[in-house]
Amino acid sequence: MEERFWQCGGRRLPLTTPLLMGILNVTPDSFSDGGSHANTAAAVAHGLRLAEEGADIIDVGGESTRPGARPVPVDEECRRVVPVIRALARETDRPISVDTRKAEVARRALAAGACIVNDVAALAGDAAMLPVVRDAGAGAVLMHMQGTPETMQQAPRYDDVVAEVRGWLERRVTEVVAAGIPAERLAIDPGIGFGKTLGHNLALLGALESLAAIGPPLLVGLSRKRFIGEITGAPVPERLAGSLTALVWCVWRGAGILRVHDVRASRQALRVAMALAAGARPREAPAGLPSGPAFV
Ligand code: HH2
Repeated sequence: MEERFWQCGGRRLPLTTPLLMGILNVTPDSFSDGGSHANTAAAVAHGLRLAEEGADIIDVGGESTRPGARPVPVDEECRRVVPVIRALARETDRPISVDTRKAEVARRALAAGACIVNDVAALAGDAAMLPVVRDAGAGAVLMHMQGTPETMQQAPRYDDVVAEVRGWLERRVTEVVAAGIPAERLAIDPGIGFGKTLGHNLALLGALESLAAIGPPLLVGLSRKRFIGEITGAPVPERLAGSLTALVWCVWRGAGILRVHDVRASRQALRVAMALAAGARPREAPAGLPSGPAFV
């Protein structure tokens, strides 16, 4: 099988096995780890821990996008993330992404050593974002969201959530490529929980192969999210088992990048999932993982 890469700045991230993107929220109010790494030293220490536990990418965010979250001013978001990115870029070789919707935050984060912009607004929320990413040669995550974090969970509506999200991601990739960012720099993401009910999330997770078939690596972020609580009744700190179960499902269905809080446990789940896939392949799975069709 031909080896695939995600091109991010000067780095080529191999997509031979799924990548783990470790979450580092430098915020007081993120839904699961808000306040835990709110100062620079604590955040850097946690980022280094994520690297040591096996994160392939460290995703640094300074603004919560949980439902109902209030926007954070540019300077405050930069104050949170830029020193952390600068220190991590010095102290680890792991690629760093910045989770932001703001061009100025992205620009300063890329200058500080990030090589990926993870934008829940798919480079469309801020008119200056696309040129910043293009001119830096950075990688980018294009995520689907219905509405904005302030309002998205009030009444999400779709006629056919899978067809609409798939069509939207396809169009967005085409637009971004036409605007000068090569496809090999892009990853796509259905945006689990971003303007979606439990039913919408489950329909999208059930149709990951059709999203993976769009082309760019498919990123899924579901770690500790509300839909796991809706299924199980578990509060946020007790959603690890549900998160790992869903992670295994996603890698078997073609996800190439998993955004997770619990890196050590996710690494173990991923190793076992891949070993099981390799064992089953001769009998049941003619296609390769992670980009091929599913076998479960
Ligand atoms: N989810 C969150 C934030 N950023 N980025 C991508 N690409 N995909 C996601 O699913 C995604 C994301 C929300 O999770 P978290 O960062 O843990 O919480 P908060 O937004 O409250 O900081």
